Amino acid sequence: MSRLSLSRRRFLGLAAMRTAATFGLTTIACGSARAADRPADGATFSPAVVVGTGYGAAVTALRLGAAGVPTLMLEMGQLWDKPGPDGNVFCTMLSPDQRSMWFRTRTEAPLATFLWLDVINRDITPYAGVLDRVHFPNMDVYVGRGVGGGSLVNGGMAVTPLRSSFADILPGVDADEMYRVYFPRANAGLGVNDVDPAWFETADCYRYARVARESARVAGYGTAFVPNVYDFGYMAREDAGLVPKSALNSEVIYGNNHGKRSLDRSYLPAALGTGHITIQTLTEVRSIERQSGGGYLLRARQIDPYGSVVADREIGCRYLFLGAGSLGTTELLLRARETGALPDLSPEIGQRWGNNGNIMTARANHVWQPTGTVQSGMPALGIDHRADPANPVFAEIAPLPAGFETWVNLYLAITRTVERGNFAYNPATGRAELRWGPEQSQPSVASAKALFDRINAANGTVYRYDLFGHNKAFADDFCYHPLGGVVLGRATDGYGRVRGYPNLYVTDGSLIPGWVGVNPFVTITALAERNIERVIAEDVLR
Ligand code: FAE
Repeated sequence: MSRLSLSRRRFLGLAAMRTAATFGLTTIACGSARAADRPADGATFSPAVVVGTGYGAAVTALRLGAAGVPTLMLEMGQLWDKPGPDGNVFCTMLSPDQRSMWFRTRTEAPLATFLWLDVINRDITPYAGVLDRVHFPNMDVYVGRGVGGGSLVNGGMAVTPLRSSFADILPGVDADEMYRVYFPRANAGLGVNDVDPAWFETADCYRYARVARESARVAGYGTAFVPNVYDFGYMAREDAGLVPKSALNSEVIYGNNHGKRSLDRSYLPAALGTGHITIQTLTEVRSIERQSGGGYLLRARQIDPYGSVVADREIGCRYLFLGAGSLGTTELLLRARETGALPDLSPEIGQRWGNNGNIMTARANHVWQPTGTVQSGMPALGIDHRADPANPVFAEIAPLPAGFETWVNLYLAITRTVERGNFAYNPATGRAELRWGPEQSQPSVASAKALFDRINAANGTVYRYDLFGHNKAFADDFCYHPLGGVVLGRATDGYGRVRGYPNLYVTDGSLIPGWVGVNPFVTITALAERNIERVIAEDVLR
């Protein structure tokens, strides 16, 4: 694909999204695209179906579309491209409304309280909002809902893992090829960029990161800049007051109105622009079964943004790609196996799930170390202690964009952990339930504590106990990085082909066995690029 044609495709795709948003359409396609036909029996047929629109799904759709394969993407969330009554597509973290969360009556932000006061969460109307917090005993999981999946709500940190970590977790994948071909391809497709170090040193919005860097230095720890998909050039213009603010307006977990190259600004418009992709929004796939003549039949439910059922649909396809994320894909396959719809699925489905060792913590700095009243929502620096074989930790310096001075440093520590959970199917609810014991988070807490105890001791500072609820200094009961459940080379072959079922593929974070040591979306994207190239060549175009 030439550079020119890629940008033209992206332009066409963005126009298609804008049109769909303007007219409130739940079907998004470019011009003549017709991924799905509706034969006389009422069921829809599409040669290929991709479930979800997150990282793995978006890569898969782009490559299928570029190969000329008509493809239907089914996404349970909505398209986020239409301004609300306040003129913005997304709400801010400081005044969340119904757009913030997926069918909740009250927001459920990662920080529960401030100074033990219930001032962070708000009552909201149940609505198809952009962030979901999926509850399991001892471990909640944050995920994005909408066209673009997690890319809509995440911190944009785009980190290629250490080669040693990658080779360790996926020894069956050719690491040479990944680092030569697919990681660079993923970084280019995602639009990853680096902060200008000179600007970083002077920008008020990164004072919090510089303060945290100094505290780490005093304790003998180094830091590293973290690449991001947020346009740092745009952020500098925000800082200069030249453009509308987003990262500098407390926007992250409920979406960014500007500046961020989320998937609905990168891979997905490029996919739509091939003219072979259709995205159907507010449509949740509920079951998968085999069709007698080969291929798969999906049953899906379409809702309106307030949750009323619009239609139940049946969709047939020849090739089925699951990109519903670690939770979504695992649940679809577990349900299919346990209800007997796909009885020969591997016992490995639902196994080897992990939280990427996620632990949040916060420190109180001294009064002479203010962290700033305006903090960029996009982290740009991490304490890089990955080289320590005994206790490797990569701790992102996260913002606490309260809009007033807090003297707090907040961190997301990614610790190394071998703890894994698994999913069990509950026939009464039809849901996949995560089994994760509270003790399974404790090795990660111990790792994070070792690092931050040393920082506190060296600086004469203390933990904050007022932020995560239950007087906890370490948030060990939720995560942002769910990984695993349908692990590559175990539940699938080495390219994501689901064992036992031809033309059924997994393409998302469920392929990664529970840990990758850094924020995962670059790895998910690169792996999807690798796998779909092989699948198109060997299965689809053969
Ligand atoms: P994902 O992006 O989760 O997409 C799955 C999609 O499938 C979603 O749009 C779902 O709505 C949809 N879906 C699920 N079930 C169904 C169904 N049955 N029918 C139809 N649609 C369905 O999957 N990672 C980083 O690398 N850097 C960061 O800075 C970072 N920060 C994060 C911050 C937050 C608040 C969160 C929640 C996550 C963060 N992550 C970050 C994690 C990252 O977003 C996540 O690993 C990827 O989004 C996972 O990509 P997948 O393709 O697996």
